[in-house]
Amino acid sequence: GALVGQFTIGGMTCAACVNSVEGILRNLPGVRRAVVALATSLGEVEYDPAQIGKDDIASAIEDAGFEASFVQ
Ligand code: 9UX
Repeated sequence: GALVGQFTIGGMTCAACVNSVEGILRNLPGVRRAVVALATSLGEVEYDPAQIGKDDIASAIEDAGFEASFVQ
């Protein structure tokens, strides 16, 4: 079944950053749902662990120029 990962995202300074990160996450194969909050720098991703892992998700965020570290 799907898992939910929560992570902090560094480097987001405007609403367009949030849209950018959400778009990146939602385009990843295996990601079913992604929500990012600017005020708290928190993101939540529902994903299929058979298709993608936390490290892959964090790497995709970092490739876009932000910092990502999973909370759980
Ligand atoms: Mo806003 Mo974010 O002008 O990468 S889009 S700072």
